[in-house]
Amino acid sequence: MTDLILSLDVTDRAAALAIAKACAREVDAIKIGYPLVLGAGLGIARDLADLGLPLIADFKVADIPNTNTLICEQVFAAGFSAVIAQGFPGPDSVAACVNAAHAHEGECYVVAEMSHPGALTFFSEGVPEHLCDIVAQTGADGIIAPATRPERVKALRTLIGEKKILSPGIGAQGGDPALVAPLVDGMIVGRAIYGAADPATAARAYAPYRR
Ligand code: OMP
Repeated sequence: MTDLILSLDVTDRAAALAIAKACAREVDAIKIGYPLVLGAGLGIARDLADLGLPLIADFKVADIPNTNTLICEQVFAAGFSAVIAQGFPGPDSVAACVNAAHAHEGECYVVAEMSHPGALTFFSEGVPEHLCDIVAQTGADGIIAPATRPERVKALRTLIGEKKILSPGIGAQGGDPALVAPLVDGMIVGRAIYGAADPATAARAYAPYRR
């Protein structure tokens, strides 16, 4: 099963709700991050709850364990079902996010390698592999891996086995869904859907890649 995850990176509440409603039947989950939460408030999660879709909080949580716990408690109290954390602060920081997620029957994903060109400055030379070890150690539910580098997704899959891979970078960043969808559990797509003249039709174009 490859889910289509709408990355709802608009900043206006009304626009976000309209796009989400229009696309609700075409997507399997919605990812919300700083752009929308800073623009519309954390309550946007409750506003979207009626759609009945899982909501992923993309706050790339990256602090000391205590602060990570406080952040994740807010995330799950707001109605999200998953959180994205950075792994570089270390296993104790990631464990704080995983524990908070699992206490709320939610999930925690760790960024193993980012999708943009500059990511290779630090997400290279064994670092993504080390981050996958932290995923295994902490019991995190999966990783974020780059659709812009399918060969890296394949390599990371050998390390994380059955855990989930969610993959951003399809569409606006150049990733090809035909190459990436067979390798991952979730395709994360933002601008190619919410930036389209007709977001629902744009989302429907990914239907052949949803298994
Ligand atoms: P588009 O490039 O518009 O499809 O959006 C991609 C979404 O995925 C944005 O919300 C990014 O912040 C997010 N993302 C990446 O693009 N690359 C990464 O390496 C990690 C993420 C993420 O964690 O979701």
